[in-house]
Amino acid sequence: EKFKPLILSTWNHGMAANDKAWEVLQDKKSILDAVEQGVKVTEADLSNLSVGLQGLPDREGIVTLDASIMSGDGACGAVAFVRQVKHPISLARKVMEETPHVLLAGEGARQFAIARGMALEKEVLSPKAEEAYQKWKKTSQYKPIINIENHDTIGMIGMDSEGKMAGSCTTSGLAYKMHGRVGDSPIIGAGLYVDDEVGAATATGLGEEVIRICGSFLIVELMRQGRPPQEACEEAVRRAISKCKNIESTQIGFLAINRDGEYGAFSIHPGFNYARHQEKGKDLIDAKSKY
Ligand code: SD4
Repeated sequence: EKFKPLILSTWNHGMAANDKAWEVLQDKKSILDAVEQGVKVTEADLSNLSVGLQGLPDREGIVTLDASIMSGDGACGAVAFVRQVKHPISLARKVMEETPHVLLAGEGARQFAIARGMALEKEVLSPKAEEAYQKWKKTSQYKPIINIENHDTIGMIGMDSEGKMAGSCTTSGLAYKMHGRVGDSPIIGAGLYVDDEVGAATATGLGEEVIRICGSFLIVELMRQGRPPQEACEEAVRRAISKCKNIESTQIGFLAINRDGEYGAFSIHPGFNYARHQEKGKDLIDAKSKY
C-alpha cells in the first residue's frame, strides 16, 4: 500500500517550513525528521514575532518558549517555559528520544539543553520585539487581539509515503503573558496529537481555550469514530465556543489529516490560513471559520 505524502502547517510561514519538510522527505528521511527540520526554519526566522527567541516576550520582558513533537507510534516529547534555546523543537525531540519523560519545563529544560551540548543564546530581545514591548509597557494592558501579534504559532502535521505520521508545534506563546504561563503548544493532546492508526491534529490561537477541550486529541478521537478531518475540526471549534466566555476576542484554528490523506481546517473567526504541500504542488489556503 502506497500513501500520498502530505504536509500541512499553520499560517503563511508554513510555506517555507513545508518546503524544508518536503525536502527532508525527498532525502528519504523520516516524517519525524521532516516535521522537526520544517519548523526549525520558522524558529530561526527573524521576522516572526511569535515563534523562536526573536518572539515577543512575557510581561517581564523575557522570552519563554514552548514546543512539542510527536510521532504516530505514540512517542512524544515537549519543553515548556524554556529560555535561551534557539530550537526548542529539537530539545523536545531530545526529551522524547533521550529521557524517560515527555515534558521538561523551565530551568530543568534549559539545564537539559546545556547537558546535551546545545549552545544557549544571549538573553536579549530582537529589535522588533524590544520596540513592541516598550510600546506595550506604556499601558501594560493585556488584551488578546485576534489574528494580530499573538497568533502565529507554527503547528505542522504530515504523512510520508508509508503512511507514517508525525507532528510538531513551536511558539513563543502569547505576547505579554504572565511569567511562567504555558500554552497549549507543548501539551500533548492540546496543541498537537498524532496517531498512525487514525490521523493527526494541531492547533493555533488562544492556548487556554485549546487546553480546556484537549483540542488536538479531541479531533483525533472524533476521526477515530469515523468523522472526516474537516468535520472533526468543526466539532472541536464548536466545543471550544461552548466553553469560551469571550468569543469575540478569542481566535483558535485547528488543522487535521487522516490516514486516507484527507485533511481539514477550521477556526472561530476568519483570518486563519494554512500551508499545504503535496506531490502535485504547494499552496496557501484560507480556512473556513464559524463566524
Ligand atoms: C499559545 N497557541 O501559546 C499559542 C499561541 C499562538 O497561534 O500563537 N497560537 O497559546
